[in-house]
Order: sequence, then C-alpha cells, then structure tokens
Amino acid sequence: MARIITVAAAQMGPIQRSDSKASVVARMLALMEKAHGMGANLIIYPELALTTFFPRWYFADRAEADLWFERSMPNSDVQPLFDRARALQMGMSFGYGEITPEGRHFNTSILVDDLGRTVGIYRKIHLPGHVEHDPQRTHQHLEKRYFEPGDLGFPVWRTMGGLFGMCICNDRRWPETYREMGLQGVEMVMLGFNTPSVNSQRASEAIEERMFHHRLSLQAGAYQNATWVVAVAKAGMEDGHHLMGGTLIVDPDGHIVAELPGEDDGVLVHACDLDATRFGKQTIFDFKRHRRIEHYGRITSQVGTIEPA
Ligand code: CDT
Repeated sequence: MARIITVAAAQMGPIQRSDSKASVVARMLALMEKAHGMGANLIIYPELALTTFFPRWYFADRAEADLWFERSMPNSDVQPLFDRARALQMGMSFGYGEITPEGRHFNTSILVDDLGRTVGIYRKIHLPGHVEHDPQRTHQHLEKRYFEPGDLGFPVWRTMGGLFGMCICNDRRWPETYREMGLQGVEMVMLGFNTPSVNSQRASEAIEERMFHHRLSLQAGAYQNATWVVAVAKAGMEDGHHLMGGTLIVDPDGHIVAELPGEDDGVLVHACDLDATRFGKQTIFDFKRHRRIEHYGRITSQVGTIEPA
C-alpha cells in the first residue's frame, strides 16, 4: 500500500526589513489555508521565514542583529501558526534565527507533526559567506558573522508515517548533507532557501546559472539517496536585493515532479509516495551492499583539498 504524504511547498515572496512579524505570520497563515484547501497534510516554509534575509546587513555591533532572532519557539508571535496547523492536523516546518538561553545563535528550522508536537529542530551546518564587511562584493552575505555552525548533525525523525530530515539553503549544495540523512534511511528531505540571483563576486553568474546549480544539487541529492526532496524559496526583490524563486519537489529518481513559477507567495502541492523510495534504496543505492567506506577516509578526516606533490 502506498504511503502518501501530501506536501505543500509554501514559497514566500519578499519580506522587507520594515515588515512587521504579525504581517509575515498573517501571510504564512494564508498560505496554510490555501495548502489545506489543496489537500496538504504537511506544509514547508522557507529559511528565515519570519524576517527579511538579515545577513545581508552589516552591524558593527553584532548584538544589534539580535532583534532578528527568536528567543523561544513557539512564542506569542508565531503561536497562531502552531494553533492553526494543529487545528488543520497539518505538519509544519519553517526556518528562523534562533538565539539560545546561553546566547548562541543559529540558523534553524523546526519540524512540528500533524498533532502539533515539536518533532525536532535542525541547525544549519554549511554557513556560506563571510564574517567582516567586504566592499569588493556587490552585496553582503554575513551568515558567518551572525550564526554558529549547527551542532546537531543531520538528524532524521520517524514521524507522520515516514522518515523526515531537514537541511537549510547552502546545505543543499553538499553531497554530505544528503548522505548523512540517506544513511538513516531518509524518505523526505525538507529545506528552505534564500538565494541571491546573482553571485556577489562574479556578476556573470546570474539567475540561469544559479537555477541550474540549484536544480542539479537537489536532483543529485534525491537520486543518490533515493529520497524525496522539497525545496522552498523566499523570493523576489527584498530590500533592493533580488532572491531567486525555484520552489520545487524532486522524486526519489531525481526527477522534478512539480515546480512553482514566479516569485510571490504561493503553494506547490504534491502527493508524495514515501514507498517510491524503496526501489532505489534496495537496488543501486543499497548502501549496505555497495558502499566502500575503507576508501572514504578523507571525507571525514580532511576539510580542504590536498593535491598530490
Ligand atoms: N542562504 C544561503 O545559504 N544562500 C546561499 C548563497 C550563497 S552565496 C554566499 C546559497 O547557497 O544559496
């Protein structure tokens, strides 16, 4: 029997720096209602879904950026989302800036099940960009300034009838991300992203090329680990900077089965059969039979490239 989860990838248009959190939550609630009307039982929102992509702003005093972070989750600002998702019996995932009671900062996503229980959080591991203001770039990308690398690894949770994992934006470009989850049998990888449509260090790398790398990474990760991948954009012109769209769903054979056009708030719904992961996991990517870990030592013992003499 098929194990169907009907997933809604809830793309968000731009969030300006001046937008209130209440207005953002109202937009997320509208997307949730739409997703419910389309039969979804799991809704996935983007990375840093509650705010503008604030790592593009340089604050000499890092503490000034703390206003973009959440000190607890849920909290009164987002409680309406949790309440409505639970009433609709819809699972939910979204990204936010997390500040812990000890004052640590992470780029985080939460997963809540269809009964309103927090299943777990994931903290972004691959942080792109730089620490200090860089005048050579056309725009700043200061994730390394405002966040610590995640400290929770890549967990996979058994919930809502399947095996679910999360990653965030730049993580999707790294094969290790998917393989860590693949080795735990993941059946659906959920991720949100904020991707500038131009490379800040190479103007010739524009949206077509960026979209190509986006799809390439997601499709390879899905195929090589026989898993569904759901990728959700925050898109459009945000505070004068353009973020690309590209919200899409990839099946466990690596095919894009649904893709949302445009850069506005919108919902992409697809019925995903988690049993469609079985064939790949039992044949060409049956890790137990085929992996040769005696030859993979560099992957965990070495960070950068070391060329032969
Ligand atoms: N949010 C995020 O991780 N964005 C990056 C931009 C890379 S350019 C510094 C991405 O990989 O899409």
